[in-house]
Amino acid sequence: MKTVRAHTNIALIKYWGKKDNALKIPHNSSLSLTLDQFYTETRVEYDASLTQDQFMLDGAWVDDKTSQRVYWFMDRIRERYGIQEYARIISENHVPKEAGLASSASAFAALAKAATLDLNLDDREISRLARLGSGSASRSVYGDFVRWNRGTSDEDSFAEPITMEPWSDFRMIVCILNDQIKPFSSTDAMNTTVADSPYYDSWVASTEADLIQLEEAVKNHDIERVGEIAQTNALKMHASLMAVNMWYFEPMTVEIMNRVRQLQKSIPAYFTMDAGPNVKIMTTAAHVETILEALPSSVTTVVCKSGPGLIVL
Ligand code: 2P0
Repeated sequence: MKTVRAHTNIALIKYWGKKDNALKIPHNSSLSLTLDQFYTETRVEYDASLTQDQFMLDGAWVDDKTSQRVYWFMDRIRERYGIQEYARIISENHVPKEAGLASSASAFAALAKAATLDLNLDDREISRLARLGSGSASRSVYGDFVRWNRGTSDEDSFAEPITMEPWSDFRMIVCILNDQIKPFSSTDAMNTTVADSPYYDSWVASTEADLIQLEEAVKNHDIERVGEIAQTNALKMHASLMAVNMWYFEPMTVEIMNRVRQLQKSIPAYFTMDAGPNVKIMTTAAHVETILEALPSSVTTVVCKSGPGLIVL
């Protein structure tokens, strides 16, 4: 049985809100960078003698909310490809829990591939499949900068790479603030935003425009333009969420945002935040040391580069 490795990704243009919850068809397209540092490794052993799926995470068999989601996903795969057997799913997360980085992206990308290895599906189909597990997982199939086309149906909502060569100079500094459980899951928060935020329609319209401009800036390796668009897009996402009385920011989140904004006056340094308090700073290699020196000493940092797509080990 082969193991599949998938790396996590961070969106520069955020996915925030679904049109179809069951198929995870988003209202807007999104664009991310796959990171080199954080990944999940998974192998799937189908076994005709099993009477149900079994899920091992980081060396322990688990039977909880996470495993229910994994079993649900395996049912979709069996349905789609006519597979009869249950499976042992063995997974290891190399994403520090305290990093608060979405491991569902790397987890479902690795699982989509590992569960269908014998079928030799192409990456586009793996991306569509991974999307059913978790929207952001559709993007972790590919390396470097990746666009998830929102599409309108299961067939045309998939991710694809937008670059031929990695942007080797680009850096994302992940600032780890704490290991507190987040106050609301991203799935719940985005559903409430879609249902109730007075800003939701503007979010969708302006994000489609942001994505076109950001994609061009990525292709030109224009760090200032990439940073400005990504930072503003993250703030728009959080603004739409704040309008329904939810936020993920903590005092240290805002402290880092302010320090980065100060740095921005002299060097390229831009922030983005997801469904948690941690901040990710976008820059290029030459400015990493200056940024690290400007951050509060209590903050743990991991300097990431562009990472690869799915790897069969
Ligand atoms: C993103 N996030 O684009 C956005 C920005 C969080 C903030 O994708 O409901 O775990 O499983 O499709 O993929 C987190 O949402 O949500 C996410 P589901 P997912 O990275």
